[in-house]
Amino acid sequence: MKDLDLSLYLVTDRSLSLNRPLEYIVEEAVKGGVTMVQLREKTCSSKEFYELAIRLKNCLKPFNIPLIINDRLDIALACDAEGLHIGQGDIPYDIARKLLGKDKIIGLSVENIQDAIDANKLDVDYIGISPVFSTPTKTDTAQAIGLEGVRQITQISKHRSVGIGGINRANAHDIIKCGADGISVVSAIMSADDPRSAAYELSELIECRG
Ligand code: TZP
Ligand code: MG
Repeated sequence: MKDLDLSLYLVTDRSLSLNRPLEYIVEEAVKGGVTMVQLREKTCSSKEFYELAIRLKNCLKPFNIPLIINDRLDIALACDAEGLHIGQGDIPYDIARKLLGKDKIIGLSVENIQDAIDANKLDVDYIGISPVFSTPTKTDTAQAIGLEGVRQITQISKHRSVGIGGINRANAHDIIKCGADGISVVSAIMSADDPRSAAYELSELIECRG
């Protein structure tokens, strides 16, 4: 098992960054306690995606925080990212693993119990339980699974997990109480006036595991 700290996983979306540079938000978020970062940008060209990935990789290197690329196996390979996150409709896990090798991190979104059962047959490094709550950040999602869904999935899954979708200060602790190893957020940090404090507050809530 890889030595991953999934506790506070930031997923990027520049459209929510209030015109601030992505590196600024990511660096502040990491200083506040973010433990993993996923580059997820749906509206840029491959060239721009690649350049962003390289910039983020350089920015995260001094902090020893892994950069995970959403969807794009080619970009993950090209920038030698620490990992790739795939959804149910993305490139199959086996192909991604074959091309990335055993040392890279591969995360998989699961949207229901059956996905989680199927994921137990794969050597993914973590699952993202998605979406926990419905969210304006991503509207083309499966039906929200709710806290009870998170509880059921963490019970049957052999993998470590993060919840994603509509997670904020008010519900972060609930996700951990349902057995997840961490939370994954977009707007709670990307759109925060002070991304460092937002990350710090979330990380405090996650640490209170009782
Ligand atoms: N996958 C499932 S929900 C979601 C993604 C990328 C967006 C989560 O955004 P937010 O702002 O944390 O609710
Ligand atoms: Mg995807």
